[in-house]
Amino acid sequence: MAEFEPRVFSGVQPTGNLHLGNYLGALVRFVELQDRFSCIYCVVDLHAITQAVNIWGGPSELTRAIREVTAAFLASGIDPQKHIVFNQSQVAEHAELAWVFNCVARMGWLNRMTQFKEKAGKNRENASVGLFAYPNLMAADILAYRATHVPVGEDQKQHLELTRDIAQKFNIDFAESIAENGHGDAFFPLTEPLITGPATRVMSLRDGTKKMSKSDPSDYSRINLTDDADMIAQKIRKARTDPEPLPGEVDGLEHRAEAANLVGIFAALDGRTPADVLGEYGGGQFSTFKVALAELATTKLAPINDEMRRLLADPGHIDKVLNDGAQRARAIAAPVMAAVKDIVGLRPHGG
Ligand code: AQP
Repeated sequence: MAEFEPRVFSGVQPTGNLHLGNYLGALVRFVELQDRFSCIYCVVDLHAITQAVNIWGGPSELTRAIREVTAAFLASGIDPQKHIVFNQSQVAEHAELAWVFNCVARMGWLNRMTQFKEKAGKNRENASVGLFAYPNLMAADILAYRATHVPVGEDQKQHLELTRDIAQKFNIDFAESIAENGHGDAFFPLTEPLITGPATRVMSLRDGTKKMSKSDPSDYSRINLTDDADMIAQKIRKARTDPEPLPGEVDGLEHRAEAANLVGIFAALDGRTPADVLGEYGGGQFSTFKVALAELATTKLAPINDEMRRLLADPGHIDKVLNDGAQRARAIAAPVMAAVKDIVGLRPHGG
C-alpha cells in the first residue's frame, strides 16, 4: 500500500451553540494532536446549510456562527499559524471532490447512515438532498487533503467508515489510471478515526440516553461554551439524576445513564478516571457532587469563554485567520483535485 504523509483533518459545523460535547469530544483532542501532526481544522459551513434555514438561522446567523466556531478553535488553543484553520466554503475543491464522490458512493451505503435517519426524522421526503449526501461531502473534506487521521466524537464513527469505503472504491475503480499517473497502488489513504478524546460521547443533561447536541430544543440539555458561571451552575443543578446516592465503584454506574454522564464529564474536565472521581464522591448525594461539578466546569470553561469574547470583539482578525487558512488549504487541495481529474480522465492526461 502507498505511503501517505501523516496529516490530521477535522471539522465542526457552525450551527447553534458549541457545547461541552464538542469541546471534550473534539476540541480538546484537536489541541493535543497539534504537537504530533500537521493539522487542518475546518469550520464546515457547507454542512451547516444541509438543514432547514430555520435550523441554521439564515445568512447573518451563519456568518456569526462561522466566526464563533473559529473563535472557539483559537480560544481552546489551536495555533492557526503552525496549523490551518479555515471555513470549508472558501476552498471550492471540497464541493468539487464531493461531486466525484457522489458518483463513487452507492445509494445503499448512504441509506444505512443513522445520522441522516435521525436528522431527517419522520419527514424524510422533505429532507434536503444535501443532508442525504452529507457523508460524501465529509469524505471529500478529509480526502481533499489525503488526511490520514481524523479526531471525532463517537457519533461520527459511521461517517468515517463510509469515508474509508469511498477511498477504497475510488482506489479500486481507478487502479490502472492511478498507477499510470504515477501514484502507485492507491491515491487515497484509508483514513483512521481517532475516537479517543477525554469523553467521546457526552450525553444530554436532560436525558442520559441522548447525546448532548446543538440542535436539542432544550438549552438545559447542554452546557454551551458561551454560558457564564451562573448559567453553568443552574444547568448542572437542574441536570436530571436518579434518587440513589453516587455509587462507590464504576460498575455501579451501569443502568444509571445520567449519573454515568455527570461522573464522565467531571472526570474528563479534571483529567481523572471515573473510578478516581467516585473514590472521592461515591456514597455522597448528587447535590454536593453537582456543586463541585459546576465549580470545576466554570473554572475550566471561563478562560475559553473570556478568550472567545475577546476574539469575537475583533471580527476582522478572525476573518484574516480564515482567509489566510483558506489560501494555505487551497494550496494542498488544488493539486489533489487536479490529480483526481487526471485519474478519472476529466481532462486530457498531461493537459
Ligand atoms: N455529545 C457529544 N459528545 C462527544 N463529541 C461530540 N461531538 C458532537 N457532539 C458530541 C463531536 O463534535 C465534533 C463537531 O460536531 P459537529 O458540530 O460538526 O456535528 P454534530 O456531531 O452533528 O454535533 P452536534 O452538536 O450534535 O450538532 P447537531 O445537533 O447539529 O447534530 C464532531 O467530532 C462530533 O463527533
